[in-house]
Amino acid sequence: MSLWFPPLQKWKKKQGHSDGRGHRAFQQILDKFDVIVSGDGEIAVLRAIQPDSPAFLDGDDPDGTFFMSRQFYDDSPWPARHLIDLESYRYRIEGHLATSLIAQLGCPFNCGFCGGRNSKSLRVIRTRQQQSVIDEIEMLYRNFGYTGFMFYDDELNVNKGMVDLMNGLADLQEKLGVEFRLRGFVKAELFNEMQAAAMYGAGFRWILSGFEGATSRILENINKKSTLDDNSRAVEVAHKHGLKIKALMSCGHPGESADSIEAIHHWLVANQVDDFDCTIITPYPGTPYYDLARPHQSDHGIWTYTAPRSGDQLHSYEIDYTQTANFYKGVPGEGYKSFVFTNALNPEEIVQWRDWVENETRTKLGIPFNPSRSAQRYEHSMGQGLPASLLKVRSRSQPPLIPTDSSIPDAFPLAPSH
Ligand code: B12
Ligand code: SF4
Repeated sequence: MSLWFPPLQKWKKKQGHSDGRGHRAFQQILDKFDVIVSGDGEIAVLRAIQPDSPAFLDGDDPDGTFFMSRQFYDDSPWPARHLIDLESYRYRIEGHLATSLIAQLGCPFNCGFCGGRNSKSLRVIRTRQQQSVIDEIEMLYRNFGYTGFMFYDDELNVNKGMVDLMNGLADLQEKLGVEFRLRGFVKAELFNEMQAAAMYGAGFRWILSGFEGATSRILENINKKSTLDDNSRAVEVAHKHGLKIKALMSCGHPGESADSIEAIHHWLVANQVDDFDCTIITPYPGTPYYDLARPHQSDHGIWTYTAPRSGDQLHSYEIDYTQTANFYKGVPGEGYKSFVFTNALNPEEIVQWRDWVENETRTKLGIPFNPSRSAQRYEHSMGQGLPASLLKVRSRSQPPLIPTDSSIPDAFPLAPSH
């Protein structure tokens, strides 16, 4: 079990404040597990499995023994994919059989809804040698036949070496005489023409970007750092270089109003995005919206986060995450639930406005509803919603429970907003 909140130092500080939200969430996990590792698990797991392991191991402290140095990360072997049932992940990128990999860890930004913003293990950028990434991809092609690759780096272009990596991947394809299709996330204000051209050359045809909001005030409340102009320019640059763009939008931010959600629709249409999703924020432990919220002045069980500059507020219900799960749902009218509200919108209104954006924008832009719906019955990427039959242990000699044909259409990963 791993967690990113609160890092040990913060936890210690909170010892005296047992009513603190993070402290209580932490205590809840502590009570349920024998050993908890915060942050990096690669080294800590070896200690955690020893009978005399302390109940808490801090893999989130860069000065501690369990934090992976960049060198350690770089020297680490590739994931032992042969030990997992890779074929049960039926993921395709534009028809290419695909798997996922990570070329770089960490994102130094501080968006209010994003997890692990107080955790070094999720903030410190740790890169791998480009050649290691290229070699890993070559191995995945030669040994497993993959030609599709999903990069789960938080934001590919926070790394200045990204363009070189893309060029190296283009060279690899030339050497192998094969075409790859790649997919990953970019940060809008850092995205430029050189990156776009190199990404196209490496096999990207789609990129995903977490634009999130469509008014300057909401972007500032999120602490997104990109401006509306940056976001529009990123779409333009992508289109200029033949890249389609999936806009990851979200609502339920501090100060959210009917106008700010409506603005999402107008921005998506004005910029002619190729696809989008629009989710409602759930403040998880480890996000600034959660960790920095204070108890509501009058209503028990409600927490309020206040955006530092504008003073706009976001209220959220106290949720027991061991009991309640709020998963990605992109289909209007199918039970989307909001656990947040603002001074202008109650939770139901946020849901209604979100559904409105989804409906109106898809209609206006002619984008069909989420094509990955057929994958929701057996959610192969998240392991959620498994039918009882799948939960039984099956021997390797039994036929696979998942049909191996390619009837499942291309799906975007059900990715959290970035
Ligand atoms: C890929 C990914 C997904 C994929 C997962 C696909 C898959 N088949 O695995 C998808 C898109 C499905 C997904 C969904 C969600 N995700 Co996600 N996801 C990620 C992402 C980008 C990479 C995770 C990863 O694989 N890392 C590589 C592995 C090697 O590292 P790791 O998971 O961090 O594990 C390390 C440690 O945690 C620890 N560790 C992990 N397991 C164990 C076990 C033991 C025994 C030990 C000792 C240690 C240990 O050691 C590992 C190596 O250091 C992270 C962002 C990030 N930068 O990590 C977000 C992230 C984990 N996701 C997040 C969220 C919120 C979600 C969703 C809840 C979104 C939503 N609202 O629906 C869902 C929940 C899904 C679920 N059922 O849990 C948040 C978590 C926030 C938090 N709690 O702090 C993250 C951190 C993104 C963010 N910054 O907000 N996600
Ligand atoms: S949403 Fe993206 S840019 Fe913002 S902190 Fe998270 S990973 Fe970084």
